[in-house]
Amino acid sequence: MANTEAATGAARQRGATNNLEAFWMPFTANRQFKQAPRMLASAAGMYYTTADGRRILDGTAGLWCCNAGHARPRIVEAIAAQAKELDYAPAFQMGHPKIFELAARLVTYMPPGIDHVFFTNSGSESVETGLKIALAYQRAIGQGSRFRLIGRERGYHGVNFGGISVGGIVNNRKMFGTLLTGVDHIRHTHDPERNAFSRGMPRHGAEFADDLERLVALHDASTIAAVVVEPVAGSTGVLLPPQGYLEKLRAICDKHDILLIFDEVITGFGRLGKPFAVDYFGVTPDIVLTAKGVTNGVVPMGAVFVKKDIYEAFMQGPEHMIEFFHGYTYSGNPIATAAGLATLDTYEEEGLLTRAGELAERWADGLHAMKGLPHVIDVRNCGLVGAIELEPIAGQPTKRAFAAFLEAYEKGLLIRTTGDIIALSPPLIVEPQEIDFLFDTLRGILKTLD
Ligand code: PXG
Ligand code: PLP
Repeated sequence: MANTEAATGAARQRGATNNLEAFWMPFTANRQFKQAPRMLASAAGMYYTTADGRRILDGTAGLWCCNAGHARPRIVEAIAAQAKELDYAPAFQMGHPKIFELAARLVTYMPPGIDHVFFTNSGSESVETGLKIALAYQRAIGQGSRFRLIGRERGYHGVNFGGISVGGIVNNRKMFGTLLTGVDHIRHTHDPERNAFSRGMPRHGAEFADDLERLVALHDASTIAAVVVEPVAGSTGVLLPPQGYLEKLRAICDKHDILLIFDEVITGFGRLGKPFAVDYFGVTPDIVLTAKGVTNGVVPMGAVFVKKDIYEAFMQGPEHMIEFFHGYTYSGNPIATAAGLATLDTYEEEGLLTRAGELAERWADGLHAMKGLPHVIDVRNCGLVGAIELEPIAGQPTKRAFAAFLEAYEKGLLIRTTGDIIALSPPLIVEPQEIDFLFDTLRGILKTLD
């Protein structure tokens, strides 16, 4: 018996380390990875530890989600306690007290008027939920002819069908057929000729918002339900809104009674130096999509915020009837809820939702000092977000930035690359000397990059 157990244990160990084949990894070059795996074994605070025992500074907050850093005690304890107390509660026609508490707390972060929240389990699900709310709302108020959804070129809105339809990243769309019908896109705002190396928001390009008027002229406003944009486009490589652009988009939506949806999956929960991009830019959309930082990335959860009149438009008809035929098995999952409450406690106690603002100058200094290094063609910054765009190797796009990523990992730093853009987004607990380490390391790498 003991022998069998030992043998099983040994097999498990071997399996854990040797059999990499079964797992089809997401958004990863599987064959390349499995030849030279990069395994993370543990994490605490600002650092990962690799399976071979090296300490890696987390320059990306996981995937833009661990805003309070790793293994934060309050969150860890809350999850453990919740698992013992109430592990799961049916999400439909039943409730549990903490999810109501989390909703009530979350809406206090939103501008006045945005006061209801629908729970999902990821950014992708938040996107689907927000788009469905927009369409159903238009029907509910007698505007059923408004069936069109407008996204933006280079937008990332997750990977489900609605999200890739309004999204604008070609590799995420081209393999998947016709997608949603009735979708169109406004142009992206990237304009390196006029705006390269801007510190903060670029000066030129508010007029790109007028592209929405072009689509109104083409389709007529009476067919358009909603426009969805990321206030700061993250996944495509950090594209910042030109000064005045979001205000203009809001004004055009108002003029034509089109709903404006902000996808704050990355910008939410302190990334820009204010709790949300709605605060940072002072522009209030009708629907705000979030995920990631709501639970510090520790347990999957997303949250879709809506204006009061949107919620109220659904609360019609007989009271025994379900008002919105939508929801997930894990909407408001108790363990995610406990993680969410403890995450908000941590953010509040440590002032993390505004800390990026305090560090933003030093961050921008470090980033913009990369100008002039070989192959660097643009640098962009906002809050604790940064991008360094490299000139691609002729005929081999993505290779140069990926080489920097591999080199950084060897030197104890985790960065993200998308195309030939290096994207940086450390946990909001980052210390100034860690910012210095990050940029010193990167400078060393960029100096010697082929
Ligand atoms: N909307 C936006 C704006 C996002 O950034 C999603 C939706 C989808 O969220 P989920 O939880 O379904 O992944 C995202 C996610 C990167 C990177 O490195 C960005 C995301 C995810 C993974 C990597 O840029 N954004
Ligand atoms: N597929 C089947 C067969 C299901 O029964 C369900 C949920 O009950 C789903 C998909 C959706 O799963 P989820 O609610 O976790 O998104």
